[in-house]
Amino acid sequence: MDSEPSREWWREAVAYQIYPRSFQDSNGDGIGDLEGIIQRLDYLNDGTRRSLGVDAVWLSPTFPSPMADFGYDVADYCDVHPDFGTLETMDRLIAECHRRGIRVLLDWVPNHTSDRHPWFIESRSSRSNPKRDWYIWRDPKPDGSPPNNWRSVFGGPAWTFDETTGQYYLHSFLKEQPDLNWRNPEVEQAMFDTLRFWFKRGVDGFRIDVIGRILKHPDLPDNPPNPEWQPGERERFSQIWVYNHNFPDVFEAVKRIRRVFDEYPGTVSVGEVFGTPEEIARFYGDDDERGLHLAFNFHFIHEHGHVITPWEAPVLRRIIGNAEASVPSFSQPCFALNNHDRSRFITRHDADGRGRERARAAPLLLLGLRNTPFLYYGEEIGMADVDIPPERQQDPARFRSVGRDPERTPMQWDTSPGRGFTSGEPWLPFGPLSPNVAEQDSDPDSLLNLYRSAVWLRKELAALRRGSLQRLGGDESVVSWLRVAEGAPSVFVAVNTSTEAVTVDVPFRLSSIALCTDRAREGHLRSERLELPPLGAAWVVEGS
Ligand code: TEU
Ligand code: CA
Repeated sequence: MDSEPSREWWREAVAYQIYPRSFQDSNGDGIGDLEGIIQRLDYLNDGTRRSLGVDAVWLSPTFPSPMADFGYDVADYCDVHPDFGTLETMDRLIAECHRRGIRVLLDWVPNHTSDRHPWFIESRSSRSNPKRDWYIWRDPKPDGSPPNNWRSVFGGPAWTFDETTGQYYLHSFLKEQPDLNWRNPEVEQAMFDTLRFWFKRGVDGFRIDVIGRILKHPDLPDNPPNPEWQPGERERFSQIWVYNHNFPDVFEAVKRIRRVFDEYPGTVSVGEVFGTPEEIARFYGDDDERGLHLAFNFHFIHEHGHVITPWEAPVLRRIIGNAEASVPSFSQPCFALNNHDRSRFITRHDADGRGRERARAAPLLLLGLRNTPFLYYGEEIGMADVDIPPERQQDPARFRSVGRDPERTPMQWDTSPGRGFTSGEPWLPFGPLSPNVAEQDSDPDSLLNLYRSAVWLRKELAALRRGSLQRLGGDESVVSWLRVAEGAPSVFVAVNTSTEAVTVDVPFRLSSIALCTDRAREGHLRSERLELPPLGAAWVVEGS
């Protein structure tokens, strides 16, 4: 039953991450909302090539929250934040998505709640409260200092002292985000019930926030210092996360989580995970028992903590090769080039001012791989990081000097004063007038139309949708591979990361260029040699 193709729709899907605050505002308060998303669904998929054609959306958290971390501090897992709408709006959003064949994933935040969640309010009220043990409380050291040396991902100690009861509580992120105690079976069951609540309302799955942190070493020992860390570098890298990140017990917990998903066939779990290719692979479970359906591989964004991955063929080839070699045979990788926590692709690859050219090759790489690709809103029109003046900065987490606001600015729909996003004042400032959807919509050469073509071609070409990945190769300038599915034409994918034109051998006698960053080159290929423009990429289909 489980391997019925329709139940495993996610294997062939292209997903799209919406940051709800920034997609579409429907009531002029400057904050995107669910009603706004409903209004824009035809842009995402109206069943025709005029739309983007995505098969699933993931909404960053939409739950009631004091918004200390913009929704990643959940105060009620089973409701909707009034800024975004109501449960009724969410029901309608789900129905409207399903009507268009779009699956809906919500964002499950199991590691921590908001400090305003009723569970934490109870927990902190007294040492004898029945929910005391739902969070991680410890006595101070004899000198009054925190129980261990763990640092918060957002800086500062991972412990905050609570005067009322004279103990510290653990928070891997902000102090407004206390970590749940997943060693308490009641917590696990309560959290499982929050999944069931949404599955019963028709939700198709969840992206799972920092799943690798839900279980720590039971004794909470000090982490060892990182010998490579230099003072002045980000503090969270000053120690090696041995005891509070990808701790072995996590990989057993994901199997129990999977069983809840299996109660609702056709649902999918996608873990936000960090680590080596082997660590990522472990989240999928094993031959005996499955873990998550998918686990993100962010290595195209960053491989080691904060080091940005360069757009260079040998590096990309290594990342693809490692993912192919490590993901268990029963599933597939899941890549993203952008998300709400990281500087946008164009900005990351713009040191020489040619980020926009590289951004055209990006969809050919991402959608040409064997994986469930996730696009991030605005990526398809080439949105870059936006400079945020100090007085407009919102994000409390200062990863970079300005936090993560630059990659979270409102979707640019048109050139009107509210950019088609709002009739009011947007919660974050807009970027420059261009790029926007309106200017790209009918321009055949636009990035938007390149993305649309890539997504729809992928539906058409079985080799891209579900084929194996073979003959990963190339050289210093080019990364290339072949996608092969039985009974379907093979597809050759080649990405030139150099700023020179290059020529590569195509492994077919007869073929045609189905998609190229230089769209004028699409069509019949007259030889077994393919010329790729500087920083260009192509999909070549076997046959005439
Ligand atoms: O992010 C987790 C997170 O820690 C990374 O984004 C971080 O940059 C990385 O671990 C460093 O290697 C998730 C959400 O995506 C983010 O928006 C939240 O702020 C965070 O969890 C807390 O819920
Ligand atoms: Ca609104």
